[in-house]
Amino acid sequence: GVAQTSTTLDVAIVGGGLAGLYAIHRLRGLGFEVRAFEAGSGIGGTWFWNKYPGARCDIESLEYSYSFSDDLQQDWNWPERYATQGQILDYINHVADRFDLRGHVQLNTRIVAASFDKAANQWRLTTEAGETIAARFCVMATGNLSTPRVPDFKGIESFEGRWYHSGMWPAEGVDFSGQRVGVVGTGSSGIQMIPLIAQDAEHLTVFQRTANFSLPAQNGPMDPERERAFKSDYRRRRDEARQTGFGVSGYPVPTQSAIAVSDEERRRNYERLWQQGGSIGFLTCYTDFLVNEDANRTAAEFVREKIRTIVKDPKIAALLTPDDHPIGSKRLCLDTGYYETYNRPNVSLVDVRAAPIVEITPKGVRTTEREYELDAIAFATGFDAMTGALREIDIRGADGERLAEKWAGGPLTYLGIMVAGFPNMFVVTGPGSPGVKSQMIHSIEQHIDWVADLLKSASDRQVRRIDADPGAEENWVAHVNEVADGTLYPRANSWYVGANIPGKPRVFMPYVGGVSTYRRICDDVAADDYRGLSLT
Ligand code: NA7
Repeated sequence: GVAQTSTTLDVAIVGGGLAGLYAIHRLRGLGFEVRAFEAGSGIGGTWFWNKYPGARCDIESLEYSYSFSDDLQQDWNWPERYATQGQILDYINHVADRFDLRGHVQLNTRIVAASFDKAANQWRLTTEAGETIAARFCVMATGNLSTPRVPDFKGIESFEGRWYHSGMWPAEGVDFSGQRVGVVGTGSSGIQMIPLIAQDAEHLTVFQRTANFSLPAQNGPMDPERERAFKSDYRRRRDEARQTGFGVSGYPVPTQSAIAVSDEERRRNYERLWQQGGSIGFLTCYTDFLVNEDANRTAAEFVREKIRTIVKDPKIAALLTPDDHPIGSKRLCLDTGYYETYNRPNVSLVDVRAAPIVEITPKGVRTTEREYELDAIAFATGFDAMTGALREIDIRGADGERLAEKWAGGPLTYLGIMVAGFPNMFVVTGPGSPGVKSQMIHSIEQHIDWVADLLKSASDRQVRRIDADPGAEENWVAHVNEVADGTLYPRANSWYVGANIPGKPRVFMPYVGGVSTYRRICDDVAADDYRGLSLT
């Protein structure tokens, strides 16, 4: 068997992605003894696992990067407007070396259990190999889209070809040339991989359940002029990002209703945003874009017309045209040549809403209508988002309560960071935080800075135990719901509500009040001697 080793830390960090690495950096800077535990054989989290063709960030890289070091952001050169998975992974590895973080990450180590020992005021973590770690505090930097989900299709084990999932793609890549490939799923991951697989495969069959809105990324090599302008103004741009809803600079907070302007002006604006590329421009173009159905419909109709213009076969165009949810209420996808791909002779689209997949056969995929013979299947079917990674760990609080049970009806948190009954544990960009509705690294830095200040203050005051008050948690969850209910977000069957996981309680999980409001609330809580927390 495995030798039982035991380690005692100030802070155990679960996860070695962008959040875990920044937590190491900040907490070490305060003198804490820390270690991060990473299941993968390399650092990088999301950007380590999602190696599928076309994987790239949908936020511009000058924004989607750490802001904590001006030298870093000045030195680093992003080769494209939107970085690829590989470019982001290079950046993460550079950061790990530059700030001496790598030695504090234990790779190939999956944490399977964590329980709070209230007599010792310590977390006890257990790895899959049976190692135990004791730590005063625990930071769950486990990611939001880190538990891949392949639907439990009957017969999948009988498939004679190879199958893959976007979130656990083989490190060496996959050569689809000459193959008949099926892609299941048309969320962000499917929409990114479909154009590239179509170029390689002999034939690509896309199995679509729900059509999605996608906007052109208008990606390209980094414009040197833009990079120069950005870098000469980086600090101000980061400050500006803090004053916005999504944590991205360059998009002023809207002041005008979409309904208040003429059709012509609105169309001109949408056309400009389409040409400019990216999703944030659309999401922030009018005050009521995500609040008022009539306002939202103007943009949805604009994109639907674009789809009908790009896709030559009107039947295919109709299938690709979303009509079940307000635009932006699901994660708005960005693409490079997605709709155009359906004009290729080697690509076909199958509507699996009309005729659902019933099973995987040895030869391919069978729907209620017919069998499709395939050599390979790529599942872009998403993740057990936001709560999956934490539910997979057997987390037990001060009184032995299981987190999975506490969250059976939906996640409960205070500020998205702490959970009542689970002292000294901090979640990064979890449910109830604006994380997934923001430039993620922005929120990671904000959360970890806030937690670092709290731990510093607690240590200075000899505090051994930090608890979230149940009442504060209840109020926060009510606030998160109230804000969401004032928007169109809950109207979509998205991973924001857990809709892609059968049986998952339908609860809108992210905080959509915007990062500036959220930051103000967190700062007020801290200034008010950590209102809602008990420090003992
Ligand atoms: P998503 O956005 O959850 O998309 C998953 C897709 O897979 C979506 O089109 C689903 O259709 C489809 N799906 C899921 N299960 C099935 C079954 N059983 N049959 C057919 N189709 C299915 O995941 P992504 O990986 O694309 O993106 C996740 C996030 O990563 C993204 O938002 C970015 O923030 C980065 P549905 O819509 O449920 O009908």
